[in-house]
Amino acid sequence: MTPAKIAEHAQRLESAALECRAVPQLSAVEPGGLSLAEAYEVQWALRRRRLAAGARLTGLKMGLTSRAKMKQMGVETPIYGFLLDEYCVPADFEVSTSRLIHPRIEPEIAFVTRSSLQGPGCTIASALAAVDFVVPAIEVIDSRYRDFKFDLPSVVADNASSARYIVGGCARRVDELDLRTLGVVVEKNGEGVAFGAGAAVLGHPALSLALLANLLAEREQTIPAGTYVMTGGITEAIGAKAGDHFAARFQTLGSLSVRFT
Ligand code: OOG
Ligand code: MG
Repeated sequence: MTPAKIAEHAQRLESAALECRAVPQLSAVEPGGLSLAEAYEVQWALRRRRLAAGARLTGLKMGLTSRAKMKQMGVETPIYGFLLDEYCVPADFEVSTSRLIHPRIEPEIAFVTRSSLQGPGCTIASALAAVDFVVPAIEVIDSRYRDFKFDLPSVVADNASSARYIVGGCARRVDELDLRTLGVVVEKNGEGVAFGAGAAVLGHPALSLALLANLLAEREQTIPAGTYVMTGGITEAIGAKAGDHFAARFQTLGSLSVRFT
């Protein structure tokens, strides 16, 4: 795919997000489809566009790292994306559905790194050694594609459906926790709707961090010290409408809540 084509796709996805407009998935508008490598080229071009427009990079994310998410989306390969300051919402604040297309929420475990992490060959152990602390998160995803339907290259190009993320709760040292058995309950309008534990994420959320480092190594990129990394939805994502209130209650890490207006 030519650099001009990559730029054109990045611009199309950026406009779809800014104008809250669903578009056909990328593989449907690109004759012959596109490879995973080309899809990441589009994502990186999208990142450069947002940064050039004044947005700040605030972290990285992994997606499609749990069975529940893979099954829900019909895509079985973990992917990464980037996070911007314009996505970040403090806990107990509101998210306006008028700026989104068809939002869904998912509970996630996030890390902040203390040292840089470089693949290939990162493992759970090397990832854990690079972690400073663990925090809970709610991610609000919002595919720019019609009906929230996509294949692997299309969702990669669309920055893994990133839209908002809610920060808050308690920060804990990683050696104080067993991340595999760390439980979470998601409540929608006061009723429990999804339940899970850290092991849902690739058997251990630190493996998601290791995988991110290994995927970035393919582009000679590292995860710098001090990076916020969301490791992927523990449960399936839950649809959100104006008026909905969500709480994610994490064992040991506290609760986060968000209201959609
Ligand atoms: C892709 C993004 C997945 C996660 O945590 O699994 C993701 C999607 O499901 O739209 O953020
Ligand atoms: Mg997510």
